[in-house]
Amino acid sequence: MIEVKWDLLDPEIISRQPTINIGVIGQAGCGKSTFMKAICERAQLERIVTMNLAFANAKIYKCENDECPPPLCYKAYGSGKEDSPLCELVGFQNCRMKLLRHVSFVECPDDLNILMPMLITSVPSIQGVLLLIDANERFPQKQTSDFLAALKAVGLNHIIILQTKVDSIKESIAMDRLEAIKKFIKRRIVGEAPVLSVSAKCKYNIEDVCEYIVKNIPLPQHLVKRPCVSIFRSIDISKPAPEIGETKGVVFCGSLRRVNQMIEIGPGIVDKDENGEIKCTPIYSKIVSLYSEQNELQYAVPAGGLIWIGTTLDPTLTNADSLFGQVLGEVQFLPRLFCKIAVGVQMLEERTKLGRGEIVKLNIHSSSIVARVCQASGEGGIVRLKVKSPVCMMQERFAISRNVENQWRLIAIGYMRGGTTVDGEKIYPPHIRRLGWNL
Ligand SMILES: Nc1nc2c(ncn2[C@@H]2O[C@H](COP(=O)(O)OP(=O)(O)OP(=O)(O)O)[C@@H](O)[C@H]2O)c(=O)[nH]1
Ligand SMILES: [Mg+2]
Repeated sequence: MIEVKWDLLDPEIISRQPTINIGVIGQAGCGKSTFMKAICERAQLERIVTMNLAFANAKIYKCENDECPPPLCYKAYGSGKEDSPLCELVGFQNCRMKLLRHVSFVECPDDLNILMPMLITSVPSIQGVLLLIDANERFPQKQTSDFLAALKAVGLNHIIILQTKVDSIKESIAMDRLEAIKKFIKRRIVGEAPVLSVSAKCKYNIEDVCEYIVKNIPLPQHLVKRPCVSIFRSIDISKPAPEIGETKGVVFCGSLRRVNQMIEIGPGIVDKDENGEIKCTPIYSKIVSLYSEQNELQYAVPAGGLIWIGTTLDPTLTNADSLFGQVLGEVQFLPRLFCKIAVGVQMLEERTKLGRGEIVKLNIHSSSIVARVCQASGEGGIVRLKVKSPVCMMQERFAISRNVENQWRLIAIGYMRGGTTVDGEKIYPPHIRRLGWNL
């Protein structure tokens, strides 16, 4: 894959598409959705029910007059806002504002058993996190420690803490709790994480959050030119009786594609041949439209937000979200399809390991796949897994869960080290070949 430098502040790009993803995390009911709706000026969020995620985009501006006082010189609007609106602050209403960021906020699940695997596979594309704490709840809460531990474990360091719903409690109580949160955070986080009070209902302090996002959360680095994208959702938008020549559309979510580009989707149609061997037939199509929320794009950079990709695919292929979890990319540039994988395993609890024959669940990008441990070695925690259905390995790191009392519990982080492709090719580095396994 070729690494290219995109200018993620290029006005032409951020005018239409987010170039940074920020996770919104917090316990159930702490105000995540309401905060996102307030900062993104949305009545509804875009929900990916299968993954328990919700998305919304916001543009963050700063007044171009240096005398306009912070934080009020910052302002967030919805994704459709013009590029240089007038400042709304009294005394500066003749001044233009400059677009500094176009952010995609991602509301994450509050259940750690779902959140952690999601973070493990998504962290390369999430640059920072807003951690919300409900001002109505006594502090400290166990969940806050758990969330902080989870963020540390996955290496998410750019965190902004928000005490939410401060309009609903007495100011003195809100101040005391804010101090308690600040002390607690200082002990738990190496370095400083900003702690702010907000009210989404009253739109209080949203400007402060905007300033901290611009100053504290860096834009993504290391974007690759030919990335593949995970399909989060596939739907049929064709009318019941399309007229001749009308495009039948199927919409996906992902990144970096351009209109008129030919695409390939893998594993595609998975079937068994006459000998009972698994057979994968990739699906080919063409992009006819790209959207980021309501903004139509000619091309999408591999950096932020959900991108809706309209294609010429036969809509029957996408029934019941059936392409969810598959990988979409440029023709002939999809990652290899594996049926067995060799994995470096980092167990999350000491003195535990994976046993031969054990059934585990892997979360790899948007897909979750069941696998069986077919070989395990004491050396460096390498295991070999046979996946139940072929997997298109587009990233190195993924989550491994074990079934405990009928619930999948995250137990390890897996790192792809090699494997056997569906065509029978064995791609293993020397240190795995030396284990003497029957590969
Ligand atoms: N007073 C007040 N209430 C708020 C504020 N933000 C959210 N709420 C209320 O808190 C409740 C939960 O808000 P949500 O935004 O749905 O919280 P959530 O974290 O998205 O909830 P889940 O997605 O179910 O985990 C709702 O009844 C909101 O009206 C706020 O700033 N002030
Ligand atoms: Mg919510």
